[in-house]
Amino acid sequence: MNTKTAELQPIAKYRLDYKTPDFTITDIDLDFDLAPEITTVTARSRVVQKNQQANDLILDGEDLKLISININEQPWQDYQITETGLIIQNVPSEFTLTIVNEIKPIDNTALEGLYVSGEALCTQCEAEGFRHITYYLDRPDVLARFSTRITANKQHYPYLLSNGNRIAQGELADGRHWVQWQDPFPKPAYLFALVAGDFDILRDQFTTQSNRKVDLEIYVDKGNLDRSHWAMTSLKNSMRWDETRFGLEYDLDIFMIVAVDFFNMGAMENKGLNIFNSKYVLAKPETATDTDYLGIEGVIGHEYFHNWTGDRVTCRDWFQLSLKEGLTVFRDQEFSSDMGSRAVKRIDDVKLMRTVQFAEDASPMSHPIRPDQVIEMNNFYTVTVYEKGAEVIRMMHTLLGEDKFQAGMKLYFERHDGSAATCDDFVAAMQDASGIDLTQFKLWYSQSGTPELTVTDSYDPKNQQYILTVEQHTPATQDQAKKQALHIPLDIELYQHNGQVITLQYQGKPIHHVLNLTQSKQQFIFEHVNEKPIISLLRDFSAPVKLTYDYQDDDLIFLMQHATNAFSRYDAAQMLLAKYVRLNVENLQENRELTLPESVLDAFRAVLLSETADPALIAQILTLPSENELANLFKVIDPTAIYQVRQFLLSRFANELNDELNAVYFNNKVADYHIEHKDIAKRSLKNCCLTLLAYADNKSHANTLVSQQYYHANNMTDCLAALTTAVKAQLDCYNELLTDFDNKWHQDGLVMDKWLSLNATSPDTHVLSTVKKLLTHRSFSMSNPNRIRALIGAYVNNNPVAFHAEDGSGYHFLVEILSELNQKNPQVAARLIDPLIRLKRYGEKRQQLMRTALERLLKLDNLSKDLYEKISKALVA
Ligand code: B3K
Ligand code: ZN
Repeated sequence: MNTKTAELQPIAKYRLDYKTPDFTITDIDLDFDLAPEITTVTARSRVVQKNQQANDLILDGEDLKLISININEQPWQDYQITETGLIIQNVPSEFTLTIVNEIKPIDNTALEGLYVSGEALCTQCEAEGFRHITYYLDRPDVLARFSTRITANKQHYPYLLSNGNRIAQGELADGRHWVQWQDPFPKPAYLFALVAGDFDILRDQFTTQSNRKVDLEIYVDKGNLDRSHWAMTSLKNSMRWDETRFGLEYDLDIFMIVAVDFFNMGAMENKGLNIFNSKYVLAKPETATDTDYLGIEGVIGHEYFHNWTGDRVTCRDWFQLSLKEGLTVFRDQEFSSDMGSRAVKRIDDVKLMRTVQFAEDASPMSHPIRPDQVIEMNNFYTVTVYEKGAEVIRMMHTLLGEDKFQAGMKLYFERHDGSAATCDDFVAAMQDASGIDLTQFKLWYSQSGTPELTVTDSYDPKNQQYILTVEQHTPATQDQAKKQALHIPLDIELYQHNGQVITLQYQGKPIHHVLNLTQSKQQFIFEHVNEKPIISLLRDFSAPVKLTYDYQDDDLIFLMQHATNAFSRYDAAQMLLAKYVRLNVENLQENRELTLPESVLDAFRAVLLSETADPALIAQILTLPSENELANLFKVIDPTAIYQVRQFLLSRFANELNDELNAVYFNNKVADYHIEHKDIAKRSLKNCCLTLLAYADNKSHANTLVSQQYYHANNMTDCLAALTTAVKAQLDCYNELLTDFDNKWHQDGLVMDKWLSLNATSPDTHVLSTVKKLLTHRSFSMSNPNRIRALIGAYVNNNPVAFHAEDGSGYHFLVEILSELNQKNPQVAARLIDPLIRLKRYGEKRQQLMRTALERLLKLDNLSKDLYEKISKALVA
């Protein structure tokens, strides 16, 4: 076989090829002799044969230097090293396997396995990182009891951490020391963790509902203790919440969180030892925004909740990833909703679905929440698996109601605690506990794409009947041509023109407000409807679908005021704006004047002046959709037209609502900084007004307001809001403020991420040369994923006008960057490429340029599997 070709075309794995393992490992004792240059790993495993036909033990292992293999304490010569691991031949049916190997943490720039982060050493093993530490059965359905001994220099690494409980420690004569950890819960290797370093520690304690004391420890870089308190508060809130809402209690005597600066994603739920990107731990008012605080609360919750949904019950294979991720996202969403504002949380989550997930489903990477085919697993930690996965869980929650859903959870744990399960197992538990048939519902796990609902209605005054017709259609996606009708919960409400809610009934019986759509076309009749009603559809975004209904402006304006569901009031405003964005993009393309009627502005004015609405909700309604959100309204995206129409709307709002925006701005100032919903809400409304004011014709007023707010702010939320406004509206002060911020914060990477992103998303026509210059800025580093995402990620994802420049300069720049990152950090590279693989959404000229860019990347030497998978899908004719 031509090995070059084999290398160029990595092989896909298929969900349906799952086979139980031939061998399992019940116990493993790991011994790490730790140093950044060379770490020696000794793994002593108890191996048990499961399939009597199997003679050879096939272990996964990559980038390892094998030193020795012993079986039952005797040297073993009968083995073969392969590209992907080790085949140990003719093994007994049960034995102790001892493997010694070496690794080089300092060379590990991919940040997968054991690597160096600043002064510390840490691990990341999900999905398949453990095979970069030692040869192992690196698959989630092999669960072993781990014990870990770590030896290292005491001065450099005073803290040596791993999963479970610390059971012994000691000093060695040569300045080294050791610690022994034992985790009583069997777990797959992806949940293994090790950290060594010097830290400041925030300690606390939590008493569980059954009165057990749990030590809580948060490890941060020296000097950062004052930024760790919110993470601790969030952790304790998460622990309490999981007990009260889900009845789930923590199970070890210690729970540790370590914050590291070099991390490919947000955080990792390793048993008893969560490792976090410092972005999701560190916060104090001067450095972190309200959004950062809420992000920390959400991610701390998410990782903690994984202890049950992920660690205690794990996934049988990686195709089942949504089993733990969709469910845990649903749990963290509910946690955040219970802690703060449910409506605002829902709106944020729906925005993410509509902006990013819908775009993914319309891209070459479209996949069901339970993928069928994977080349590189790391490519499937997606908004589809996570957020759409959470929407699927949420729909089950809607169909079952809280009590039956919790009964389903209980049954799920009764059946699967301590084992590796599948998505089917989860749905079966929900179905068996509730008695509700979920057979058709299960299609959500296997079908990709965004369903489209087309709703029509008629009113029969003579019979006082209202008739609703709903059609569902899921357009073909690249991965799947044929689609079936799904079971879709459609939450509706009917109103009289005076705002009163109409009771839903048919043949004398009440009808539940959540309709069950199961066919491609269905009709619903409502009786005793005295007047032609106004309908609120898809309340709370009851399903992840697109909706088409011929709303008149007046209906939407009515719903903005009267819908009982806060999300629906927001959504009506979105639909109203969407109408005028579509219309004006057309106007622009046909050289007609842009328009926005007074009645629309009046509707938004009424929201702005509402005295009863939550200020945070008002802010959500008054914040115009982002360019990426608007892009999803179009089959073919014209980034410049979208930008121009958005600018037009901003200036119309700013000029017409100027007095009101000013008044609301000043009315919502908060003197002291507290992380409390009512204060966060006020700040968000105040800053939303500031943003809009900057687009008024009178720029000098906004310039003064922005400068004042920037220089007088006592917190990062207000400081950054001012700076963002200055840059986005290109106010006179923007360069001065950017320089001031840089001088003040250049030593703080996390704070500078905000500044880098702002520079990268500036509407300035020279933005690309700015971004290129910033690659050598004192705060930037091509080795730190946070910096890369802040600068390059922001440019390619959130500056569509610049990235899609018609001369192809944005694409060319991304090719250069990816050529460098391909080998260095394939995971980060593969995330950055997303906007480039969506070529089919753009006009012919851009498509051609994007295709050329992708073809250049395909020719790279040693193209990673990660990039190969995405590029090859994008280039399918
Ligand atoms: N489970 C991890 C994600 C691991 C990503 C590996 N590429 C974090 C989380 O979802 O909680
Ligand atoms: Zn997760």
